[in-house]
Amino acid sequence: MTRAADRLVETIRAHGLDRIFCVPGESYLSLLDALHGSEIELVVCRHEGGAGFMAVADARLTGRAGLAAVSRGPGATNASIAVHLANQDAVPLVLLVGQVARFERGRGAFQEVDYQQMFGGMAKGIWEVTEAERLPETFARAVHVAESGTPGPVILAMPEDMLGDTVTDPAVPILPVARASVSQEDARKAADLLAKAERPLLVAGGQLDTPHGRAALRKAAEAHGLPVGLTFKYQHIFDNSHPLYAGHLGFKIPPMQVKEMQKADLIIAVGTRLGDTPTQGYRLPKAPVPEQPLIHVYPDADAIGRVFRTDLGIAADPASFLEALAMLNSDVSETRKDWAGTLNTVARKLADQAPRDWEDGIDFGAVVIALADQAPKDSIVITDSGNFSSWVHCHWPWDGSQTAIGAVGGAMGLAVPAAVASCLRHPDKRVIAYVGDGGVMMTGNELATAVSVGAKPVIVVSNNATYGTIRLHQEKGFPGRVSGTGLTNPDFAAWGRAFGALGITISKGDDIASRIAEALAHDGPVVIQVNSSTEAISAYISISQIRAKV
Ligand SMILES: Cc1ncc(C[n+]2csc(CCOP(=O)(O)OP(=O)(O)O)c2C)c(N)n1
Repeated sequence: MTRAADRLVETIRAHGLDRIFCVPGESYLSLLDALHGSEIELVVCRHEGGAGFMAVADARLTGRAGLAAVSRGPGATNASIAVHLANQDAVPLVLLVGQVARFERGRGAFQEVDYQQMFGGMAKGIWEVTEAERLPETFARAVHVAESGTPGPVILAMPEDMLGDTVTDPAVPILPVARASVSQEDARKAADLLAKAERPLLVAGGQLDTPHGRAALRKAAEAHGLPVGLTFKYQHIFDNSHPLYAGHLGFKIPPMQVKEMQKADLIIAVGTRLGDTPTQGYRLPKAPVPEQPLIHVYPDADAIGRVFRTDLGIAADPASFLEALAMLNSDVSETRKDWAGTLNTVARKLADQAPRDWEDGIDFGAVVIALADQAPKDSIVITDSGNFSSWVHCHWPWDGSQTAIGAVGGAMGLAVPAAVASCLRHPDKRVIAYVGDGGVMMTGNELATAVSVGAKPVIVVSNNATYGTIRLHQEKGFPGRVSGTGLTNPDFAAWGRAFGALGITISKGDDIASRIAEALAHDGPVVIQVNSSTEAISAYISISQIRAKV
């Protein structure tokens, strides 16, 4: 006798997917049973937000749909942060949700939720499977939809009684994703626009975060002397020491850099949806009518021309477009060379923020520099959301080869779960997660998961006793009126030890290099508590400087 749940497990395997992150629930016991002894690894987490974040990070690492399984109502609501993140970050995610039994549906049963309503507007597809024979087919569609076009989240709700029904139909194989290739005509049109431009800017986004994408990016940039701006959290896809590096289009980058980039006379946006952050609040390019011609290349036609009037929209694989563009000849004028040089000088100057001596704690940059000096060059780098990440953007030696994960959608709490998922996917690599004292308390409990699965991340906590990012905004808008942004923290080193990690504290006056050496020598998970300066509120500006300006 084969249950729908057994067939689902076979179908998951047939899709080449091998790992599910979960918090168990009584609403999907048959699936848990079907996974017993199966080839699929079940990673048991401590919060559905953590499980969802791990699935998102896993998808970022594999390029395939991440899988998370959660219980109905409370489990699904906890997991919703990952659904939102997968939507904002264009990451394929399939959330398997247990649902109340079919005879209970619509009666307001225990923990019942209508997922169509709950996730409407966030997920690409939301399906509740009421016929057991349709479960494999619907799962295959869920993976297909999650991975195609603009990747994103899909919800598969499974009534608990349906999972136990007997089925006879076979497992469903993978439904391959169609990739639109670029036509010679479109590549030629792009090259023609480029030939007329003296100050072109190539804005490269997350869809190029593959070996092929990175190689094509470099090839096209070099072939045409194109300065490359990298979208938020994708600073790692192009060598930052390359003369064509034009900067990272992240949050709160100094106005000087944006002003320079706005002088572009052509923007070629490739592999990005041109959202709020990389466009610096819809100013680069300007919405709805850009101040310069715009070429926009993205796999999903629906993402092109929605917000910006686009001179040449190309719905195609971004890496193939850059490959095709690189093949077409271009004369790189002296003006273009000078333009690229100017952008490069500005970007380098801004990244050159030497650590300073602060009275109230460590400059977080000094710790990032010490880790960059000592950690293997191919370490996987995770950044949570918060101002501490500004020092990672400035000081990590991004050479275009490393793997990095951060939340484009700005969700705090990604770091520790993403670090666990990265250790599992790449047990041979060092995984370093940077996180604030705010973010680490949101999902840091997944350190328990790390220990249970033998993951050995290095978690670096910037302990500045404040929700620093918000404090920065507050100081700009309401100087000196600190409200709702202070934090009273535990001893994070002791907290790490309680999970079985090595706990290390670095305070002002300590020998940072030797503490980092101690951390990296440890064969197990590590929590480094950095007692950071609050005054140094970001790599670019201090609280006193903000107050002096206002
Ligand atoms: C889940 C979530 N809640 C709230 C926010 C709003 N937010 C953005 S950054 C931030 C503060 C981050 O503080 P911390 O982790 O301590 O890092 P810091 O900025 O101090 O370096 C907050 C509350 C968010 N982005 N995500």
